[in-house]
Amino acid sequence: PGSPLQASNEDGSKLPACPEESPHILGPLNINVSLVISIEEVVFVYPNVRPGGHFNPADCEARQRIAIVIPFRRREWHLSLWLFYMHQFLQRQQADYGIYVIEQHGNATFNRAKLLNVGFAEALKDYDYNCFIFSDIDIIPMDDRNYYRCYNNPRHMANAVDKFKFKLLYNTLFGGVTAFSKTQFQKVNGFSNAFWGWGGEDDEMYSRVVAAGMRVERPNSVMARSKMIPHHRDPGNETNKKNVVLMQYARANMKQDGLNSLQYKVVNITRHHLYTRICVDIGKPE
Ligand code: UD2
Ligand code: MN
Repeated sequence: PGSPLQASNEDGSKLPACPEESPHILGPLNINVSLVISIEEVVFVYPNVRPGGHFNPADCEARQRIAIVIPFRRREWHLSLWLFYMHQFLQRQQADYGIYVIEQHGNATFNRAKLLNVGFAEALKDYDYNCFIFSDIDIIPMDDRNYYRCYNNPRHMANAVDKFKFKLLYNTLFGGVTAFSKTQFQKVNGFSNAFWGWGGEDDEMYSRVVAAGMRVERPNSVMARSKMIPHHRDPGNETNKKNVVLMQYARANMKQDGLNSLQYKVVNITRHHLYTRICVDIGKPE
């Protein structure tokens, strides 16, 4: 039967390909971001997920192998809620997926983009993923016609967030949730590793995409409706003025700042029932 993550019948024979559109889609969803649910309760809801947060449809072979990568530090209450809503969402979309929570070790300034690069590198050690969804822990999509998968161009998935009255704040907004095929992400050399603190890393990535000759696509604004779990700015993730300057040099920096210059130390990897948690030392700003 091959790798345990591969879709196949018990006798090892191949399953038919999943249809382009899943028969399990519901459309608009009711998402309650004030729901209080413990991680133990969420585990109980999903006996069908394999250790480390892997799942693939039982009756068909998915077209893509998707790693969901989440930047993380001290947002445990968001994580339970996100897992509760997202496993059902991804399963209804008949996704073959694994969930990677990349936790920054220590108290140094947060670096969202570098954590996402680590997630890309580490997930590929597990399985032959060909699609990467980079998602904040606090964004929950409100419509499952918004397929979390990869497209012809890098895709901005969360372009209609309730916090911003479901409007795209500006045209080059590229934060929250984005989808890159493995090739697309390699083409831009991943994210910059140099954005410490809040802001700018998403805009810099937008420029990388354009500089690499691709464009950013988006689902329509009805299907892209998403909720952000309300929160304050976290300590250790203050706005960094340096990022505003750095943002302008995407084209020049992308060759030498990104996946090819990524350095980190894995502190530990925990295969939780609902996700894989990779705690990582990514250093601190110079
Ligand atoms: C916006 C963007 C976000 C990012 C950020 C600037 C949207 C919807 N979101 O979000 O993608 O570009 O601006 O950096 O456009 N996190 C932790 N622990 C921390 C700090 C951050 O887990 O201590 C993670 C968590 O996954 C969080 C994400 O980093 O969702 C982004 O941080 P944020 O939610 O504070 O930023 P926000 O909402 O302003
Ligand atoms: Mn947020």
